[in-house]
Formats: sequence, C-alpha cells, structure tokens
Amino acid sequence: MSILFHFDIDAFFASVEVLLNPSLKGRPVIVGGSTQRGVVSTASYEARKYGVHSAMSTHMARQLCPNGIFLDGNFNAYRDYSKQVFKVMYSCTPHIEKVGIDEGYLDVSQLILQSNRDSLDQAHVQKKAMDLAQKLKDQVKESTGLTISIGISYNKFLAKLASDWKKPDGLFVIPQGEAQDLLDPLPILKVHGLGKKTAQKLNRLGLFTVKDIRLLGEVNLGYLIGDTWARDLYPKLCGIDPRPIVTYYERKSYGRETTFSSDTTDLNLLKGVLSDFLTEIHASLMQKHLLAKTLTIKVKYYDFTQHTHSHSLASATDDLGFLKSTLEEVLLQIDLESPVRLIGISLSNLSGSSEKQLSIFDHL
Ligand code: TTP
Ligand code: MG
Repeated sequence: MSILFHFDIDAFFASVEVLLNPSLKGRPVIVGGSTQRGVVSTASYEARKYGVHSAMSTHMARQLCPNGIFLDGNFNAYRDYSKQVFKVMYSCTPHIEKVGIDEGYLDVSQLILQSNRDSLDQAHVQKKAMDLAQKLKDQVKESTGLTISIGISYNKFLAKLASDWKKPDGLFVIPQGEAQDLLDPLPILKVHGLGKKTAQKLNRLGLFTVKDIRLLGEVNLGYLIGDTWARDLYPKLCGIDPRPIVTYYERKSYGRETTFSSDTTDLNLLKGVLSDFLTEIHASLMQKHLLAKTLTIKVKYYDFTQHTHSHSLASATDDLGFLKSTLEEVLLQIDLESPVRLIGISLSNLSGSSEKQLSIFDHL
C-alpha cells in the first residue's frame, strides 16, 4: 500500500506578502489587482472571514471588505518562496509530483515502510507518517516563515482531501478503514472536481452528500452528470483513486552533447569536454537527489556514422570521482582515431537517493 502526502501552502500569495511586510500580519490582505476591474488571486484568512475568496472580482471584494489591503502581487517573490518549499520536500524524498506553484504530492511509502520493517502495525505506520509530515511542516516554517497543510492517505484523491481538512496549518490522516465514513457525510461540493452548478443541480434533486450520490451507483450518476464524469468521480466517492504519482524522474536520463566547429582527434580535448559535461550533469542529479547506474558516451564521426557506448555499474551512484573513472574506462573502448564531429555523454538508469541523504529525517 502507498503512503502519500499532499501538501498545500496556506493562503500562499497573501502569506508571502505578510512575510515581505510584517506590518500586514493579522490584517485582511487581498492579492490580485488593486484596480476595480481586477480579480482576486487569494486572500488572507482574515479577509476570508468577510467572504472574500479567489477568483472573486476586486469590485465585489472591496464591497465585502472595505478595510482590506489590496495588493498587486509580486510573482518573483512567490516563485522564490515556492522553490524554497519544494527544496524542503526534496530533502525528504525525490518521489514528488508538483501540481501547482504551492502544492504537490509526495510518495513516502518507501521511507516509512523501510524504516519500519520490524513493525507493519497500522497505528505505528500512521504515527511515523505523521511525525514525518510534522517535521516537514516545521522545516518549511523554519526556512521560509510559511505554514503549509499536509494530508496523508493511501491515494491522491484522499490525500488532497485530507490536506484541506484542517487548513490552515493543518495535518490530517485518512486511514484506509476510515475513508468511507469520512467521505459519506461530506457536502457534494467538497468533492474536488465537482463544480458549483453541478452541485446545485444535484441539490435540487435532493442529493446533498457524498453518500447520496454514491448510493445512486455509477450508471445512475452518469445520467445526471454525464457518463465520462461519473466514471471518473464514482470510484473516488468510494475512496478509490488509482492515479499514480508522476515524478520528474520519469525523465529517463540527463545528458549533454556538442558538435565541434571542426572535426577532431584530440583525445585530451574530447576527454576534457566530456569530463566538464559530466560535472554539470552530476550537479543536476545532486540537485534532484538522484543516483545514476549507467553512463553512455555518444560519438558521431566526420562521415556521420554514429556509435554509442554504455557501461552499467554494479549499483547506482552519485560519486563524481567514480563516474569520472568510469568515463575514462568507457573512452578506452571507443575509436577516437577517426575524426570526431560530435561527442556527448549521458547518465541514465536513475533512482532516488533519499535513503542516503535524509539528514534530519534519518532518525525516523
Ligand atoms: P490555493 O492553494 O488554491 O489557495 P491559497 O494557497 O491562497 O489558500 P489555501 O491553500 O490556504 O486555501 O492557490 C495557491 C495560489 O495560487 C494562491 O495563493 C493564489 C493563486 N491563485 C490564483 O491566482 N487564482 C485562483 O483562482 C486560485 C484558486 C489561486
Ligand atoms: Mg494553497
């Protein structure tokens, strides 16, 4: 079974504005166009008490909250803060799917279950997951000043629902045995993906909760909201969501190549170029907390014939010295006497290095 986290920064743009100008703390901050024709991007929780929310016209927001502090927004700052938050997440695991500027999914199954081989007792697993999530929350708070909410569950749909459950600064778990009981009484609108209009239509038919529409069955629900939508939604109402986490290292390899302005047989030049490329690629891998197992060199000769030479190591590594000596070994196998037009190197067979680089998490 998977253990997934969904995290989402609380009132993201507004919270960054408060960090940039602490005198705004505790006040109704509304980001998204100080002009009358603007649209609200987000509002601080203080402003939400007045009914202000994302996508509302600024005109309406001003009517609801005349004392609101309306700001245009500072996208470079939002991007920087987002990067810092994701950096904390990547220090925990490379198994991350970024969904938006302020949210993402983490697959922590390996981390939790590996450090827990001795006991697969559910309560124990849950405690470990909560401890890890709390550590991430603390780390984000400490390094950025932002609060995030984390939801923990065994699929994406439930993890996202859980992160919303106790916002702001929330932490909530939906364990397998409790999912249906938690889902059933929820108002239809709480189900991610169901729009307001559809919810109103269902309400008019006397259907108000998840249980109400679940009991219709998929086919009947299809008559009301359309087959395609029902097919997607119905399993979720039953706590089922098979969507996998799609991590960046779906990307299979990292590489660089270059074409020389004139063909060359200079072995030192070729070695130097590849060695520099390897240093660069290695830096990208380190940034993403990845290990590589296979090193490949590609050579295109003056006559456009092309050869690739690969070498797979016994185990994946991020040791640059070792990779460089592997590079030299592979180079020995290549014909570098014919003039070379293009040369390139790539690292592939990638895997996460979280187990090695956990630092603050490794005592979990
Ligand atoms: P959200 O995570 O939806 O909202 P939020 O972070 O402001 O509040 P919370 O998560 O606590 O409910 O969106 C993240 C940011 O994306 C938000 O701060 C501003 C931006 N955004 C828009 O610009 N327009 C929108 O309609 C929405 C929903 C968000
Ligand atoms: Mg958010």
